[in-house]
Amino acid sequence: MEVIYPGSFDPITNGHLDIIDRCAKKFDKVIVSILNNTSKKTLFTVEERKELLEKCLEKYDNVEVDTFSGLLIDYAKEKNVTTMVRGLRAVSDFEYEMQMALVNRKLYDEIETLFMVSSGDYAYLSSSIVREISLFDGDVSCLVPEVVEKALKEKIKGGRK
Ligand code: COD
Repeated sequence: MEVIYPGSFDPITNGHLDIIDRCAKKFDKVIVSILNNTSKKTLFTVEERKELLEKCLEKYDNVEVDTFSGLLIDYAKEKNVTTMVRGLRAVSDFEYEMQMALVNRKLYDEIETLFMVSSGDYAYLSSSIVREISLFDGDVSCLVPEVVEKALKEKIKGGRK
């Protein structure tokens, strides 16, 4: 079975990687799809996010990194994939995720959303927390891969020039 794991990945964290690793073991192919939303301000450009994801995921033969814009269901149709995976960290994720899954299925009744529960170690982790810690020069080495930590330092140093 082929699945799409969609997200903003701004930037990818160890929490995302844990979900991808578990998906790669369960499914034949995982397409990690980065939303390219030009109206939403992101720390990393879509090209930078894609490059970081590719570096972090190069060891997997069955994981592909891609970008999409517009509606997720239109992208899923284009890819001919009818299953999405989303991560659930806490009850607070549930309402938004449930709404998204229901709307997506209303718009395209073949779409199924599978939820994967976060590993306990990463249940508190989000890209926004990582961005915030980095902005205040905090240590994110246990939250993101090394390549992302370096990219965050460069980006934040660059922004302060
Ligand atoms: N542990 C487990 N899971 C995690 C963790 C963690 N520590 N951190 C994040 N995750 C999960 C999230 O719950 C999510 O499932 C996934 O990883 C990606 O997370 P983010 O934060 O990078 O991405 P989101 O949630 O901002 O992505 C939202 C989309 C881009 C998928 C969504 O906005 C979208 O589909 N937009 C396109 C327009 C559309 O079709 N909208 C739907 C109509 S309602």
